[in-house]
Amino acid sequence: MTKCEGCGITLQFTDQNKEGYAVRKDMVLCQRCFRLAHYGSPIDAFEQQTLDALLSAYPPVACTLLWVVDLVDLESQQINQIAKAICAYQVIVIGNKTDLLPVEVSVKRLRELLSVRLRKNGLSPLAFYMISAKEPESLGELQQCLVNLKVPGVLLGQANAGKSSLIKALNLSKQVSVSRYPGTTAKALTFQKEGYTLVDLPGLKDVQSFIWQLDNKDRETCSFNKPIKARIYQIYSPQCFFIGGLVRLEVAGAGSVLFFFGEQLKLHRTKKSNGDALWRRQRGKLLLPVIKDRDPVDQKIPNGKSQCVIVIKGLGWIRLAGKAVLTRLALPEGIGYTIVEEYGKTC
Ligand SMILES: Nc1nc2c(ncn2[C@@H]2O[C@H](COP(=O)(O)OP(=O)(O)OP(=O)(O)O)[C@@H](O)[C@H]2O)c(=O)[nH]1
Ligand SMILES: [Mg+2]
Repeated sequence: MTKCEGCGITLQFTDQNKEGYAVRKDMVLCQRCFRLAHYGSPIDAFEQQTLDALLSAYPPVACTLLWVVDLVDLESQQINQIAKAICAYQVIVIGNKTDLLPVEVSVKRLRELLSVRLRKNGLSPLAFYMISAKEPESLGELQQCLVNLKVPGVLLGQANAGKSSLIKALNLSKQVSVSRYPGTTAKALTFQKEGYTLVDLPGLKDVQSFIWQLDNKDRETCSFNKPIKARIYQIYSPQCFFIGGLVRLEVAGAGSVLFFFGEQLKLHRTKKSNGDALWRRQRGKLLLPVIKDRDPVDQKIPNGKSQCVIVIKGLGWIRLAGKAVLTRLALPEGIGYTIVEEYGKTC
């Protein structure tokens, strides 16, 4: 049975409504991957597998796990759970998407914070690389390490972390499918080059992340396509902020509020006293996108939180500086958030 070289699904040539359909027997891509590659057509996610199911194919000694971590969506990466689950393996951690990090975030510091968090969860990686799959010049050291691997390297991580992009960036395959839609890779795909072997796995799913809750069009609006630039607001009186129609945030005190979100996602600011009226009148009109039938609900937030970072899974983060204090946070039910001291470090 032949596998699609884009996503790993077994190809079939009989039923175009079923997974793995390819028009002709000489095709190397299923129709889904073909359309994605040639027309950029949006795709639906394959059903996600659990970490246990993925790992059961790889005994701890037979491979090195290459854990790809999306540095701009750290809180969706299930760092603690995955670190605990894979600590019996040989692990190399690859922080990806450094090209997108805003100037305010130091790559070196982020790596230190991540290392501490991994150690706390019992994981001491063999090595740690900070790379961008979009910048070939950042891959030199990692490539050197891969060439020296004695066993296959297995790419593991959340959907959209950039595992397949790394396969492409390392010139292991031209056909492998990459997309902004999560759940692109369906089954394990094996690639070989210069004496080393890499296996690209389907991504893991954090259901609390916005990327799994938005439709394809809104995902595009919310995604990071360029290096992230902070949008900075000075505040002197209680203010209400709307992040599209997805998140409502209220802040009091005097200081600044820095928003780190996709450049297409619109922010709106108003006086706290005008917040309710604007929300009622404009949610779904001016305040877009929204998740249909899921109004944001108030979260129980710690009292008087200032000088902190509020990370919203799959969307971005907000930093409060000076004496700005968080007074209200509303998110659609089921979306996760964390309040941290600095980006990458849980309070
Ligand atoms: N700017 C930037 N974008 C990246 C980088 N790596 C991956 N991407 C983008 O992230 C998105 C997801 O990339 P994929 O390689 O498909 O992610 P994946 O981990 O294979 O995802 P699944 O197959 O769903 O598990 C795509 O839009 C990529 O273009 C990077 O280093 N920098
Ligand atoms: Mg993939």
